[in-house]
Amino acid sequence: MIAAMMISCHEPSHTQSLRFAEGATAEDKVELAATVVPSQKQLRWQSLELTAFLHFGMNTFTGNEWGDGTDSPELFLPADLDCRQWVRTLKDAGFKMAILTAKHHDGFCLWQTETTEYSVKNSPWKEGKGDVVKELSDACREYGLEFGVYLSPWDRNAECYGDSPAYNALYISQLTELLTNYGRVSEVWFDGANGEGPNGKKQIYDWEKILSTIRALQPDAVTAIMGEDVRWVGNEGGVGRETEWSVTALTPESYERSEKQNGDLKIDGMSKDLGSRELIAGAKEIFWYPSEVDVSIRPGWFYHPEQDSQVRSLENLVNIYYQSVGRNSVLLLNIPPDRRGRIHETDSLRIKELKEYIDETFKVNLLEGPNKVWEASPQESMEFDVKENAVFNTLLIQEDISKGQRVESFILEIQRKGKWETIAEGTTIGYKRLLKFPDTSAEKIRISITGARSTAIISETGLYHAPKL
Ligand code: FUL
Repeated sequence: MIAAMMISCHEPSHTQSLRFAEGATAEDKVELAATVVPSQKQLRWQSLELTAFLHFGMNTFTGNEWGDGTDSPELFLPADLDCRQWVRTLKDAGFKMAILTAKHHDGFCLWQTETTEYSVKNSPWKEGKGDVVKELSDACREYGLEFGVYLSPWDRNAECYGDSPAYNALYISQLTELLTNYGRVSEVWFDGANGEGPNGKKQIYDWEKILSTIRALQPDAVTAIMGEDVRWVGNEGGVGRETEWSVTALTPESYERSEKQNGDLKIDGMSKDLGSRELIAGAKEIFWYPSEVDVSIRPGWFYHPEQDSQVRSLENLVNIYYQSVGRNSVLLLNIPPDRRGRIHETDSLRIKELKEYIDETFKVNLLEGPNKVWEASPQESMEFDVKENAVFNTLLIQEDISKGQRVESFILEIQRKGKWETIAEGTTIGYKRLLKFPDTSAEKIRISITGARSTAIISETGLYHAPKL
């Protein structure tokens, strides 16, 4: 008999998190971990795979990365802002969502807000009548991209920052404007930075109220970094973990109990292990809490002309793709619009090349026959015939995560002249796992599930050839 209790479950059929009953054994806990599944909105978000960050604002014009909130609104003057160009560029490159820094740490608001004077309203751009949030959300709707907002909790301009109730009220008003006046919003992004208020006091955020405002106004939006939907991968270098569990023992930071529970387990969002059997054995609670990899195409998050020659190479971006989408994460790639208010030619060319490379790689599945769903218990395997004369170097494998994340380890073997040999191995699979190895040919391949929590359900298996870079 497994001892468990379900909590924070938004739909009756989903077990997005579990609190273990007192006395649950390590075996009970692992078995239960296999039953934790994403909410509908987490599932949808995960399938987007490639999303874009747009850091744009006062810093674009001052050259800062973190403005201090004192720069004059007069400085905000894009010469030729065109959000349709941003969205077209992103769409052509295969991105499924765009998230705009509606407000960064400097507090400057890119929309017509009633909450502060520090906004586009007091800039010379469009004589104070412009609204970047409106232009971008309209363009996203026109081209069929999802739209998300970054609203920095830290605000270096707001006088009331640090006066917790007053600033919480201001912040919730800003969220309310953004989530009410611009149509559908699919992701709300909070960064982790939390500075000191002007009077030296630390702002205590009312996360419960902030998150319930989002749930009330945009129930389908996921929240990232804070909230229970999407977890920061733990670095800004574009690297997901080799072993990336979406079922974690990490308690989301917005829950008051997180400090105690994560402290007891000695983990935080940057820990290497967030979901192993050993960790879960000591946990009180587990969550479906998948990882998002945020990284910039340039050294800075904002556009700086002197970094025009430092846009990441195609090879670098392909590595990031393999280490994020290919490691059970969503990639959130930052492509910062320039001072004209355009995506720079170099960046736009590079993301187009990335799309062409990904398309070329995954054009033809070199396995014979139709793709089929298969199930395997630990130590069971599945064989596939390889197309004649095929040369391959990439394995794509996916679990049906709507049923949970279960695979702990697997190996890939090839058969040549009747003899089997192992050529690659992996740990977690989750939504998607890509394994890269040297160019190979074979008559057959065999995938063996060497470790799993309950039966593994594999929804996609593919063998591909990634062109040389
Ligand atoms: C961080 C911020 O401090 C950076 O400026 C950037 O916005 C990054 C995505 O999040 O917390």
